[in-house]
Amino acid sequence: MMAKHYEGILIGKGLKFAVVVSRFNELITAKLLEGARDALLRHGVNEAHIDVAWTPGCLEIPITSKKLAQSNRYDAIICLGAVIRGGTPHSEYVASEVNRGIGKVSLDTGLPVIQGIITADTLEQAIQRAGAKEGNRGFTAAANAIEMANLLKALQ
Ligand code: INI
Repeated sequence: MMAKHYEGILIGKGLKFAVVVSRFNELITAKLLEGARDALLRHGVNEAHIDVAWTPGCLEIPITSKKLAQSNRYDAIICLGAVIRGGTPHSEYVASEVNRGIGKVSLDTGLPVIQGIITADTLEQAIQRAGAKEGNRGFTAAANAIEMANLLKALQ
């Protein structure tokens, strides 16, 4: 007997998303938001089914995504931010708190809450991951959100 495999398809038609994006390092996060919107729209998500919430920094992303997840209005939440180590002594703390928080919200609410936070050593490295040499982390986070929303639906 063949094992049954479940997969999330990359078709966003009919799905609803909230994007939580941090203003801190807005130069980078605005590009992540562009990448995420691009991925959602080109995978068939309706423009009217994308809501965006801005937070002051990454640390405020988990509570904001929790509020959105609890509204039951979305199939997945996409979290976008940039933590740049250079010159910020507590950046390691910020990065690990955000990751832990996002994971907790996802498990607590049962909704895919996708981590699209860049952790970079330098601004240059962050730019490379926000639409230059290394692609756009916002785009991949949005594609992962579509896949996970569909996977969880398939498993229901
Ligand atoms: N917020 C970020 O989004 N990225 C950072 O790199 C960062 N650093 O390194 O300080 C950062 N700090 C602000 C933090 O997220 C909160 O907004 C602030 O501490 C107020 O709670």
